[in-house]
Amino acid sequence: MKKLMAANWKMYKTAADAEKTARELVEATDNLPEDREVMVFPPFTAIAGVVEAFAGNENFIVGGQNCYPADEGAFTGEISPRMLLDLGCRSVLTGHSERRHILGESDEFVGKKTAFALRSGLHTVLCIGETLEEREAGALTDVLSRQLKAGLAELDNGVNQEMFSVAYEPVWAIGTGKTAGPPEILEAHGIVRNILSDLLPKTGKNIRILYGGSVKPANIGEIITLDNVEGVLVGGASLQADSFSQIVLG
Ligand code: G2H
Repeated sequence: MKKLMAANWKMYKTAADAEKTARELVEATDNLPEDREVMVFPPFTAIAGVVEAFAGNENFIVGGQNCYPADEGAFTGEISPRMLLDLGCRSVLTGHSERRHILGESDEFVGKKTAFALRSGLHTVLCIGETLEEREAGALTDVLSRQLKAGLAELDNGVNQEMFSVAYEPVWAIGTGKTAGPPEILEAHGIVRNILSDLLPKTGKNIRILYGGSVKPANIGEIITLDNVEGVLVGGASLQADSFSQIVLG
């Protein structure tokens, strides 16, 4: 399975700037190794240009940062998986910690989105992770288990391992400059792998687990080679093609 090198551009970049960065990224990763796949999650307003910039490159995938669990309806400000597919997206993020903590999304709602997105045909990256308080209270396993169970609750028939990934992002390491060190990543990814294998006996062993939280060119080398790390989800350091291309190739 290819390593999934994903960029979350959050609420940054105009459409023109996003397309420019995407074109620079394709150029800078001209010699993309066989075992790497690139995924970029731009803001909705910038998706079309990034799709255009990646046209013809099978290994460059565009995704939405969020979706609503319905095809259409009176849901002001929301976007559906069908609309993302229509724009050329092949993937979507669900449960990013900023949506859980700033927008108040519950585990159950994240589960509904995850199931709906998968059923709609989008590769879905379910994001999970503990806060500092939860970690210090010794609740790491409980939190990851609760979020994964709820995230997968509506999927009666399991998931296609090619179409589903999990991003482990400790909340205390997001955008703070603090990175979980290799021992913490190994421990958490091992826990996620065990829970996935229990919940999904057929595919759990092969589902890609991404690490996210202050990944940068300087630490990609020690992270990407760890057991049970099959990719990364990068925020700040993915905004410039120069920096993200070093991560993609790192
Ligand atoms: C975590 C990550 C990308 P950053 O949110 O999802 O952001 O790399 O800036 O910590």
